[in-house]
Amino acid sequence: MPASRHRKPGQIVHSDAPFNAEPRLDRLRAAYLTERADFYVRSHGDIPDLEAAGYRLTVVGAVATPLDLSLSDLIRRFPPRSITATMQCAGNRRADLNRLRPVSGDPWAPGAIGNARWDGIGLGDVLRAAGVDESAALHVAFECHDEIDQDGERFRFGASIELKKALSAETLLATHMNGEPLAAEHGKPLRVVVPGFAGVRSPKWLASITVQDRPSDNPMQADDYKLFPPHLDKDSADPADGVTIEAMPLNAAICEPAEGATLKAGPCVMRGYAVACDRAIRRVDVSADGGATWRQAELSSDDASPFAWTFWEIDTTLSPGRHELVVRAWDAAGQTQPADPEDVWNFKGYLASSWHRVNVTVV
Ligand SMILES: Nc1nc2c(c(=O)[nH]1)N[C@H]1C(S)=C(S)[C@@H](COP(=O)(O)O)O[C@H]1N2
Ligand SMILES: [Mo]
Repeated sequence: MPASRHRKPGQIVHSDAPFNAEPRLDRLRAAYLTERADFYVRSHGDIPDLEAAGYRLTVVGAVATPLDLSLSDLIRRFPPRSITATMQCAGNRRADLNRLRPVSGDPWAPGAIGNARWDGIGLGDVLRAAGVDESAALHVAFECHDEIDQDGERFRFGASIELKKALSAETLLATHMNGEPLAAEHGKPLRVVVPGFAGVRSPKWLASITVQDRPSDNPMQADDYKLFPPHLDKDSADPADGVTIEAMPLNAAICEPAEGATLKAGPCVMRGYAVACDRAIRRVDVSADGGATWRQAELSSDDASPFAWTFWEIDTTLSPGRHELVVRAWDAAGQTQPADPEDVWNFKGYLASSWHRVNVTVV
């Protein structure tokens, strides 16, 4: 399918093949549940167009009863489950690290994130039906239908999570996003949704599940999406020594006004999002003077879902001149974000979570 078919008006497209795009931040902040047209797409290979009819999922490996089920078998056999959860790429806000020193990967602004209500069935229900040993230190590996070309290799996308997270009530095999069947670019007809974890652990176009005694050996799991200290680079870093990125750190961004905007002097509403895996956002500080002085924003969130983002908003008054607007959030553990991107720089550009800064000119 031509990638251009997935382009939507107003999107910032980082690449067509593979298709990678994020929304403008004012569009992202326009709805608590992100509309399909404004939901970022991160793909590593092609975007398969699979029909629900004919789709099958297999569950094999360290299970007592291997399964081979159609989509309607899955829906008939397991109780419906749903959750409102934020999906976020580990590379969200990478542009802020790239500005310091070049990093690899697409230079995502703060739009590689979206929030949705996901409906489907529980991954744990399926694994229990397959007779998995719930107390064992096992890993749940996923294989997908899309094919990736990377470093001269061609392989299907795969990743894994620990059995404990796979059995958690929040982890779903989703068929629907915001009440609509999954769109092709988001994993039609079935994807994994692992709330709170980096997007890479939520495989789209799921083909098979293997329960095994070690993490997936797919390059996505074994080599990519690992965090390294700042002195290492592509040639010196050993993937086996990197930290596997799973739970996402506390982060926040200013969505309005936009970077580089020219504004009229006087009242200005600042808006954005904050998120911290499964921890509540307790406070959002906003500065209009580069972090010298701070005020607290109003928060709004879905209290029923700890995995959903919090929206924040504050009325401020800006005088003529140049202003550096800054946001930092605080979570239920009393943690906040590092001030300086230098503190979190890594050559892959993951987990850019320092204070978000937006420069505006007021006339
Ligand atoms: N099969 C498959 N699943 C995948 C990917 C992929 O390329 N192929 N990308 C992952 C990454 S890195 C992210 S951030 C999320 C993005 O989900 P979205 O495109 O629905 O926003 O999907 C994840 N699941
Ligand atoms: Mo990602």
